[in-house]
Amino acid sequence: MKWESRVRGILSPSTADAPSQSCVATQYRRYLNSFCFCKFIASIMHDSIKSQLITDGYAILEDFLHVAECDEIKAAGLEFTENLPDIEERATFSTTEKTHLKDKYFLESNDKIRCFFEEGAIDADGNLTVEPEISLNKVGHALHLLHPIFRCYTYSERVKSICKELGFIEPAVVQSMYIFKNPGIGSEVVPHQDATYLYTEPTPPVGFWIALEEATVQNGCLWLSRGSHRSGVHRRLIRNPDEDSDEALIYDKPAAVYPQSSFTPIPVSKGTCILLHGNVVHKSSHNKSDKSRHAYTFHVVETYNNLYSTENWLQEGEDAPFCNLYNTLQMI
Ligand SMILES: O=C(O)CCC(=O)C(=O)O
Repeated sequence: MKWESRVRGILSPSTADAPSQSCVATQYRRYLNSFCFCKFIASIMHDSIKSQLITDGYAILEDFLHVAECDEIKAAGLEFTENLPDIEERATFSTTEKTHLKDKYFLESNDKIRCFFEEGAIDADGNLTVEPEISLNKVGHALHLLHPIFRCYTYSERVKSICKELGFIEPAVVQSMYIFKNPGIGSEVVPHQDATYLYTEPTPPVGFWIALEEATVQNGCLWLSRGSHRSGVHRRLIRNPDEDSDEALIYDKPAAVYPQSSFTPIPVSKGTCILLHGNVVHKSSHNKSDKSRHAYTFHVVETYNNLYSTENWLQEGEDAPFCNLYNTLQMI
């Protein structure tokens, strides 16, 4: 096993001798756990990941996952498209009059695995208007707790060691999403900061965004505004204090306008992980290509001496505890 610092990667396992059989996660985990040298490399690389995140607002870890591992996660993602919610549940998404149902479906997804469709993928009655395999925008938000494959990768030694590198004392994964960005239909993600949705103080969250397929400018890779994390949190999405309102969630300010020239596309190879500072402004474009761009992402927050806003849409619950990542087992 070789560990190497790639041009853009910091803590990257060489893929040369990684296993390629099924149940890759478990085998690879044992493999990595037995490899003490990584601790030494981790210590000398410590400043690099952290300082990149502090300087640029992101860090790129090439070869974070082996190709076979990406394929294992992608197979789990595709299974969701074979078991879509039934027609009544799908109808929830279809019209603007059902905003409160849509909000409820979203708000209650903190401790569930729920499917969110692409705009236009279902008609007013909940019938699919496209093939099921390209109908989903994302699945979330408790994959890390409830799904054996996602749990295994989220609570891996690699993730734990990155969190240690970043100086987290009691990190907790609070949400996870499988993002499809399917060919032709995969919609744009408008410029935003993750801290708009997951506000913590004083330490912002960190996102792990893992490309399960090559992400290019054509199929909708991430675009980042380097250094933008230094300008604070520009607006927040909060639970609406007005309980009589139809809107369960509201923004506290209008959307900021970010010039296109402030963004740099970050095309990455399959298996690359992009670490995102919670305040860095990022976006992705509509996938107009004929290739999908699947990704797995989850967000880590510091729970030690750090306030998690009670106004955030996502709250800790009995079935969605903010458990200390360092002590959480990969197996359910
Ligand atoms: O995967 C994407 O296209 C965007 C994801 C993103 O911006 C996010 O999860 O915050």
